[in-house]
Amino acid sequence: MSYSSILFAEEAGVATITLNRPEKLNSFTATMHAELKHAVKRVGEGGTARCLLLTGAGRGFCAGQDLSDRVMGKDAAPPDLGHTLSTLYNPLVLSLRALEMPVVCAVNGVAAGAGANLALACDIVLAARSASFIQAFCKIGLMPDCGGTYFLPRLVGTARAMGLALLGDKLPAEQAADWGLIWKVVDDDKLAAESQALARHLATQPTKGLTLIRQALHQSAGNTIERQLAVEADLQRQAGRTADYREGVAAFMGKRPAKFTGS
Ligand code: T3D
Repeated sequence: MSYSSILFAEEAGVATITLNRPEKLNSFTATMHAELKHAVKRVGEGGTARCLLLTGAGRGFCAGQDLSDRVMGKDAAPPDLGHTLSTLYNPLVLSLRALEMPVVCAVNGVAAGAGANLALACDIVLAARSASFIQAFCKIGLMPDCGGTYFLPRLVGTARAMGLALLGDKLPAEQAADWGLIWKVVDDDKLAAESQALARHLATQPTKGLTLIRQALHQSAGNTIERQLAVEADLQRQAGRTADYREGVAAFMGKRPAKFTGS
């Protein structure tokens, strides 16, 4: 499949997907959804990638749904947005979460609506100092989707989640980092290099172990302490059987750097 709305590259163990409709702030169209679906599947199933990096081209990261696809005539029936969530946005979020590798997001500019929540679905979010996050849904009569009502309260607490979702104010990147919504803010001119370096580092690490870490943290939110301890025992059992665990211990005991293969 050739892509028109995204860019795809794979190098040094890192698959990079760049949302690429910069003139419309990389807002989502059906084409972009189809291409993203294809690219994420390709990363998970095929190549040599051990980390996915998601970013945007131009001055925005992603402005959510392309609203020019949602203009309604006066007498037209409303679109079934539940259907677009069920068939497009929800599978996208779940496909990122299901990847067996870490997912880094480099938010290069404004992230609004589903674009903001797409970033929050990733494991480590870096943002350019000039970037911002906007739960823009309330401004057009919608509610946060793309996982927003799941991620926001868990990341920043109910009070801040409510304020962000009900007011739709622009949250500058630095405040997003202060509030724990994202991992880190980086100077604009360093974002691309720093996010690539981080992704390349992750791609050299024990991929199976990292996958088990993200699985455990994903499950944690809905679990009791008893259940989560059981999850840890189960996943640690799997970690203990990996070649990378064997290598990690041998490297530590041998006082040498570990060479992880991701297996
Ligand atoms: O529909 C479903 O399937 C349900 C799912 C919904 C998910 C959603 O994401 S709903 C929320 C949709 N997104 C928004 O409501 C955000 C709309 N955009 C904005 O509020 C602003 O553009 C920003 C705050 C993000 C940035 O503002 P600013 O001033 O920096 O840029 P701008 O001038 O508004 O935008 C630049 C261009 O991008 C402009 O095009 P033009 O006039 O130069 O030809 C603008 O129309 C276009 N653009 C920005 N966002 C969208 C968009 N075009 C279509 N859809 C957009 N979402």
